[in-house]
Amino acid sequence: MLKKKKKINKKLNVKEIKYYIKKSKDKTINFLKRVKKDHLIRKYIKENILFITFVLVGVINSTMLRFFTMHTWENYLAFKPILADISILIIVGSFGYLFKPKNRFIYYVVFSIFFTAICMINSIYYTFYTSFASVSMLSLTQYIGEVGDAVTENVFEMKDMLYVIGPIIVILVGLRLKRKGYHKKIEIKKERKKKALYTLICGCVLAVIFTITLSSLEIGRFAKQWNREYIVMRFGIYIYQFNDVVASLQPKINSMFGYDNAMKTFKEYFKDKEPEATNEYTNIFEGKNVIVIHGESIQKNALGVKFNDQEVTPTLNRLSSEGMYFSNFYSQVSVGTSSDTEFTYNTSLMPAQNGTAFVSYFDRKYYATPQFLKDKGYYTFSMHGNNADFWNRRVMHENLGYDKFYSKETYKVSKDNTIGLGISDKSFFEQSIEKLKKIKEKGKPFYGLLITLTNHTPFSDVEKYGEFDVDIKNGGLTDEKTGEAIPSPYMEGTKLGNYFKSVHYADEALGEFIQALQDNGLMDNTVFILYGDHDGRLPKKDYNRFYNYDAATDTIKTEEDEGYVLFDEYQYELNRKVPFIIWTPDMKGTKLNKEITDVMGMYDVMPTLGNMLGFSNKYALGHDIFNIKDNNIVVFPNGNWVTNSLYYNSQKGEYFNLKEEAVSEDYIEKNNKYAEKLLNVSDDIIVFDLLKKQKEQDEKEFSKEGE
Ligand code: GP9
Ligand code: MN
Repeated sequence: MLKKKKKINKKLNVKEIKYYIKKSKDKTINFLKRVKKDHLIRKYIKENILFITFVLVGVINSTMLRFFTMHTWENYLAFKPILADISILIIVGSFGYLFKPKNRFIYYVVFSIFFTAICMINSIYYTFYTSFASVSMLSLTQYIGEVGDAVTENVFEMKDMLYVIGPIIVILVGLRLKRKGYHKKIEIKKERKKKALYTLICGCVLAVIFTITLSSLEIGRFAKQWNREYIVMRFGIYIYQFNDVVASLQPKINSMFGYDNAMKTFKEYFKDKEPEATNEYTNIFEGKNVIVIHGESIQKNALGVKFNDQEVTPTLNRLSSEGMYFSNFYSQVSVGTSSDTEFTYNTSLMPAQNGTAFVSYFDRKYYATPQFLKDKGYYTFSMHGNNADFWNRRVMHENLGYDKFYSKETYKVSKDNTIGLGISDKSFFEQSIEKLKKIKEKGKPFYGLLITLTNHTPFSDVEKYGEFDVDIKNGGLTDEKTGEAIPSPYMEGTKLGNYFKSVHYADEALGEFIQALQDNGLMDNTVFILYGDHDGRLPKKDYNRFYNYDAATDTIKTEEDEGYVLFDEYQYELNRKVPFIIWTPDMKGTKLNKEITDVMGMYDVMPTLGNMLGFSNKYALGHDIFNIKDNNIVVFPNGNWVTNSLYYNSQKGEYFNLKEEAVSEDYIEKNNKYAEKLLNVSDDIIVFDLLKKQKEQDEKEFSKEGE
């Protein structure tokens, strides 16, 4: 009986369904006929012109942003971000209908300005960091403020103003409507609600269509958020920014909830990690004093460059040829630039994925080089002629194990000894020598970090750098009137040209400092180390000029010309190398006087130096370069990585082959997984304070064993 009943029901259902399909088909056809007959589209546009303008302006601005930032066909032809932007704008715009016509105008103007601000900020930010902005940077605005000149001079471009046109159009449309009496129009609440609901449904349908088109890879990367270009290219800038807000709150939420998982992965990661083997460099510098120079924006490519037979960096050239020179070395900075390098150099961890380790995670436990040496009886210190709170160094240097931070308060800084951001390198070094003499008198081995400042973007205090021409004196140009030879301008007046002048100054200051160290006996039993903290963030077009300048005609060669040097995005990335040098006055000609060409990252410094100075950090993410050699991989915070064989761009899923050999898919897959795991473990260590938790667990176990 029951069975029969079911059957009847089923029959009825099919009939019903057929009926409804037919009914809705007829309805749609009738609706479309009506649309055509009554000019409904035209009518809709007319009645909703303000809303439509709001949506269009938002889409045009976001598309413009993508076009100005990511120059790939994949991006130019991308449809998904447009769909995502439209759905977001329609959803946000739908709520405008809840307001009475006279207030609706204000709603759309406010949100139009809001969305435009997102585009503008990201446009400016991208020029500076080649990445998209994060609200986690808000806590760092005080530092951006201080390098404000650098940002405006170096970064602000005319195109960033184009976005403003959008809200102006929304305002103009609104004012026109006002003149036509639109704001006086009476719309009852019910009608307004209906309009808002229909529009909202429309936006949601588009959002669902967009979601259906997403692949699992896209969803995975969206959840992780660090591959910013990739996300903007697929999800559009608005969803990216919304996700960023959520992701920025995540450290706090995560540290409350995801701990167990993070701890488990952390333990697994380090369980199988072999301790670094000893090698011919083990303990070679044990007990020696160490002076480390943090060379602001010193890029490797400046070494060896000459203008009119004058070397840009005679000091660095000498140090690199007499000492141990790591010539394939990269910094691994994220938004925390200088501070990220200090963090990675000292801890062998990667920069934080949200915010910066120095500012957002200063209270976590880290195993750091100064602390290891302090434990070995060293006096450890850092010196920097800038404000101690910049990058939160005052707090973080103490955490890393520096006994003392000699900051701006301990230096004499006046107008006369200021260049660019602050105290000139020459004055900084001169005053540091006096401090170093006193430190030596303490009779303890010492380890000190000196952070330079002059060679900081925008490199515009040119007249203070001293004479150094970056033109070509006898390039073949002649004065049209007199026929006399005149210099070809070459890099004069360009940012890169000014950079070379600035580096030349920094190099000269360094030369004087080394001389003073030697004159004062401070290089006795001392190892001198120098790293460039990150590249100078110089324009690609200047490099194109640098490599392709034709002095005889004062023109730039193009692809068709003989001797043209291609300088594309990959060359740019590879060119961001910085120098890393270990030097002592007596190294020349010994087995330590060599160039290491294997690829190496800032996170490899701690294991490499630690081996030489007699300590090791079990939780280092990098490797002793003399153990890993040709097998090394340098992972960047955005997921890109480089090996001796290739540079991989994880945002685009493309690579640049550095060797003639073919590269297998497996190789890329394996390294991608490695990079992803490393980035996650590093961030978990920082966010969940795992080194502290692990130490507590170890101590507990140890005391139990003792019972
Ligand atoms: C500021 C200096 C510069 O004290 O270290 O920092 P940066 O702007 O390069 O991160
Ligand atoms: Mn820096």
